[in-house]
Amino acid sequence: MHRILLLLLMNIAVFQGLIAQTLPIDPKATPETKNLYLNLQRLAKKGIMFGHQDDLAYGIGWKYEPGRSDVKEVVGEYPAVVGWDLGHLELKRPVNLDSVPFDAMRKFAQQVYSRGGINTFSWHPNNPVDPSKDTWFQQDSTIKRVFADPALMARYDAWLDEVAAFFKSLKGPKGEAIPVIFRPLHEHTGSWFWWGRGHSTVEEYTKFWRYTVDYLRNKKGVHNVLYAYSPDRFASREDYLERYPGDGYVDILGFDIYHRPNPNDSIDHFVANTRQMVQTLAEIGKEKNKVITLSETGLEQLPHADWWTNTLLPIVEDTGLSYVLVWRNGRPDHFYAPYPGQASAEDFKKFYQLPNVFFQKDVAAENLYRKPAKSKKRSKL
Ligand code: BMA
Repeated sequence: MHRILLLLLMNIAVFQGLIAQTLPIDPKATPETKNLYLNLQRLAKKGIMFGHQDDLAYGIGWKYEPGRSDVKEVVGEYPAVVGWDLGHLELKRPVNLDSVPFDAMRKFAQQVYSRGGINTFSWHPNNPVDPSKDTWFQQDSTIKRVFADPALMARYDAWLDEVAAFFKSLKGPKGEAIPVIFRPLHEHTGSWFWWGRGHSTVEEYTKFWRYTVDYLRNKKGVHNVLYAYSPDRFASREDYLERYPGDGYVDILGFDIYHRPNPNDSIDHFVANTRQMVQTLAEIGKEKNKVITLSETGLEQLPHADWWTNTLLPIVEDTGLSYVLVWRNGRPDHFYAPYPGQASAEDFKKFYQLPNVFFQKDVAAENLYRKPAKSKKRSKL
């Protein structure tokens, strides 16, 4: 009798675990997008995926050479997640703010998808009040002005039209829309972008976020997007959620944080402090049943030879994070992933070999765009 009761309880627990899985906020999300979201939840229980911005486009000492990737040249494999940025798409420019041609970006994104990996997109748009000013132009009240002036709103709508068209143009081999993670209006707990905390009220920011999602999802019928919310550094749960636009507007909870060593911040302190933020994020993610990520991080130029296993790993290990993405290998003085011979390359290989750290082949084996198989235990119910 006891055994039967125990089995029943165990099965209920498993069943609850399964129904705790949530679907994307877009009820019309494509089947592949829904599958990706379910698989992100499933895979996060097993380990963390590694991601790198602009990985296939350029690296240290090379640009646009087919098949190349600094990450691959160090560990023999592409990252599981590749980040791209849509900045200047809104201006109808052929290349983004970091000189990546949008046509090449589309092809790279298709390659990532075909290999079973994930594409995530950030967006550093220019200032909609004065498009000649870049994303860092810190004009107070940009969002307020956009809402107050129909001509400015029409401009922002036209910018979103470009974003929508780009996402819709991402097609897989069978013509299916490629699911992507979109991370707009990021790092808003800082004030270096026009949508930052210092330039908008809570109401303005959250309304602007919801406007953006509703426009893409409802007005433009974009259904291959998961939306990621990612402030920069935050002090507490309340701080993290201060500008949260609502559970119906966010699929993935993330945050961005860079390691910028300085005499007042020891490595141990950076690790402990960031781990604390990850734990707060994990609690919020659990409550809200949302995927969590360390959406941007890195140590510029990687001067610490053991950064991967002694700084990053203790921050992300066993936390339920879905992925961690390091920033771009832009220049010899501005890179975040190692290249062959770089000081941290050997340590990166150790990080790569960890069984709970996933690169491209691991995620390809997980079939992230296919419906997750039903648990055997569930069928016993
Ligand atoms: C920053 C730097 C810049 C770049 C921007 C947007 O962190 O890498 O050089 O233009 O991101 O990608």
